[in-house]
Amino acid sequence: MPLFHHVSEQEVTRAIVTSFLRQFEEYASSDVIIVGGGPSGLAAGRDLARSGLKVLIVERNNYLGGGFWIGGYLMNKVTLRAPAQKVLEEIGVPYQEANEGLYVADGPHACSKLIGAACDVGVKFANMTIFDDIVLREGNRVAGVVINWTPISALPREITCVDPIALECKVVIDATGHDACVAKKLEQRGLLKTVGFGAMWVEQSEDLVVEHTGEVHPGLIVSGMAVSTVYGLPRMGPTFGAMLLSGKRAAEVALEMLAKVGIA
Ligand code: 48F
Repeated sequence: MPLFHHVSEQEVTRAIVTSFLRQFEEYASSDVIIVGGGPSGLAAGRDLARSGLKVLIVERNNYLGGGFWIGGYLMNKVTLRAPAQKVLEEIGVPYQEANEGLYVADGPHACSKLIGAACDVGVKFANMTIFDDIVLREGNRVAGVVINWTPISALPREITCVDPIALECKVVIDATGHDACVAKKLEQRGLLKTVGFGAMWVEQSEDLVVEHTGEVHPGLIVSGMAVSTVYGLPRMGPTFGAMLLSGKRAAEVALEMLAKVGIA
C-alpha cells in the first residue's frame, strides 16, 4: 500500500497551470505593484495588504528578500538601529543588543520571517519577472508596469523577440534598491532627475532615506535604497532599519494617495 495518494502526471501539471493562470489573470490589475522584493518592498507590501489592498510584488530573482539574507561582506548577520527592532519584534525575529540602540539578528531568520509575514496577509508575487518599462496615462501618471520573464531578458537579443506584457495598478512603488529601475525609466523619458547615491554615512543616511520616502512623480513612490539613488543621499551599508521603516512609510503614502481617489 503506497504512502501517498495516487495522482497522474497530468493532474500535477494541471494543478500548477490552473492555479498560476488564475492568479495571473486576477493580478493583471492591482491596487499597488511593488517592483523589488527586498526588505523595503516586503515591508511596504505587508502593511498595504494588511490594510486590505491588492498587492503584487514583481521580483526579477527566483528568491525574495534582496540584500536582507546577507548583512554585509558575505556575513549573514543583519544590524538595525532603534527604533527599527520593533519591526523584528512584530514579526517574531529574535535579536541581540550589540551596543546601546544597535541590534543584530540572523539574516536568514529575519528575511524568511519578513517574507512569511508578507505572504500571511495576502501579498502575491511574480518572481523570475523583470520590470522592463512603465505604463503612463494622462498627465504622464504612472499607471502600471511592463514586465517580462527574467530568462527572456537574459537571452541574446538576436535569438529573442518576445514582447513583454503590461500589468495595471493605481500606484507603483520602486523598491529596486540602488538601481532605482523604475525611477530611471522616467529619467530616460525626461520626466525625473535622479542624482545617484552618495558615499557611506550610516548616521545620516537612515533618517534621510525615511524622510525622503514618498511620491516622486504622479503614481510613483520610491522606497528603500532607491530613495538614496533618486535624491543623492548617502548609502548606509549593512544596516537595515531604514529599509523596514522606509517600506512602512511608502505604504502610508500609498494609502494616502489611494484614499484621495476613494480606494483605501
Ligand atoms: O537591493 P534590495 O535589498 O533593496 P532595498 O529593499 O534594501 C537595500 C538593502 O538590501 C541594502 C542596503 C541598505 O541596508 O544598502 O542594499 O532597498 O532589493 C531590491 C530587490 O529588487 C529586485 C532585486 O532583485 C532585489 O530583490 N530588482 C531590482 N531590479 C529589478 C528587480 C527589476 N528591474 N525588476 C524586478 N526586480
